[in-house]
Amino acid sequence: MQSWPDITLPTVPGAGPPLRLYDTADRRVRPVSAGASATMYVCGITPYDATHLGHAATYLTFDLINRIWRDNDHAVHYVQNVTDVDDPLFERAARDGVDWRALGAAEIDLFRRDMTALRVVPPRDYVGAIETVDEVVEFVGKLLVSGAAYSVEDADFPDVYFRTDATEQFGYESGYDRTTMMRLFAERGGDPDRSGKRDRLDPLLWRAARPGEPSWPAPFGAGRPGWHIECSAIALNRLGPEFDIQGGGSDLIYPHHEYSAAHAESLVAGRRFARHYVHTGMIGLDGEKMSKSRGNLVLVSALLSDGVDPAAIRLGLLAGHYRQDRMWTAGLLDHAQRRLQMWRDATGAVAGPAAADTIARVRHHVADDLDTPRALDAVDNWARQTLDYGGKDTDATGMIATAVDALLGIQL
Ligand code: 5CA
Ligand code: ZN
Repeated sequence: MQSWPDITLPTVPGAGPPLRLYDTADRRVRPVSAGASATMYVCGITPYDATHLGHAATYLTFDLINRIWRDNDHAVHYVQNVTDVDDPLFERAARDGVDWRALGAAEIDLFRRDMTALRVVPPRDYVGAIETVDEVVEFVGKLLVSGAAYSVEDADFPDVYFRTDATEQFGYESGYDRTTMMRLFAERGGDPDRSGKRDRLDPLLWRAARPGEPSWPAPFGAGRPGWHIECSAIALNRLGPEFDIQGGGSDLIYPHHEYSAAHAESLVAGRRFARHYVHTGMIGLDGEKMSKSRGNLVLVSALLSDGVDPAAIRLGLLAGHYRQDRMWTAGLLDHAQRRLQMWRDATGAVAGPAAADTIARVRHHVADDLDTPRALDAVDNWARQTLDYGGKDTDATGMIATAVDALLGIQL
């Protein structure tokens, strides 16, 4: 489907160190081993409600990776999905008396507008589940042939499931024990009590058609895709096995990313689905995780229509470290707005101290597992010095503005 408009990133003189990131599977920070073409898959929205600051924080994190890669001269192949056929869409559409496809299309449009305002570099492939059902059908067919999948014995609804024991390395991505998996599986869309499964943790690959639900034909019975196979198929078919980064919020570590990996790895044995699994912390409000079900959302679109500068939203979210669960507060936005003003005042000044050292610091901190709090401090220091500066005219102010735009996505 259509992505949002591309952004031309200005070139910043010099180069930064190679990117190092925390890998959830290895539980440590290590270099990202991207080649000339760097590849990334990030789990996209389920479009039944508007983009909130939690989503924004997650996509801004992967946008930084994209920007650092480009600054280091990698060609980036970035893929993002849209879960445009799933239960939450049907439930919300029924509640509001609208068509679920129209609801999805409207929310995807709003998401594109929010991402454009936040200056997020768009994915090269922005892919909906609906437009890739044939890829899922082919994938599930292969898993059935290999024995990694089975249909439950149910004449009415022969749903297809994946065998959790299909790969030897299952569980390496989250590292969770079975008790934790059981709890999270039930909490995050799994169906441990479905009769006919071999293992309570086996995840759904293909949901046989139910009355009133959309369905597509398949050799193993009409139905619709399960959730994890959607991302597995979209990523594998566009990036191949062992792409560089699989990303999303920490709520996707298990079951979603564990099974997306296992589905693909059962087809291409001996190769990891992704080289790095990168997860962002959860953004909350008033002490609670921000989520649609809790109803404590701060919407990007609402802030924008209140006249909040999108660059301030970006600065507010980047002020914390991406792996940290953190709260959005009025104070955080206020601080970001003051910081933005200080940066604008400084780059608007006629002269400032040389920029190269500050740019090197920003590059160094961002490449170090996206240490944005330190990167923003480095710009603060430069801005304070500039505002007190009595030296001769330099081109520093323009260079800082360019670097802050290219590397951090902040337009001054
Ligand atoms: N469509 C699936 C992924 S395939 C999905 O999780 N959709 S979502 O709309 O619920 O979330 C979209 C992205 O935002 C996911 O990467 C999710 O991990 C992330 N996310 C959701 N809530 C938060 C939050 N409160 N803080 C940070 N990231 C969040
Ligand atoms: Zn996903």
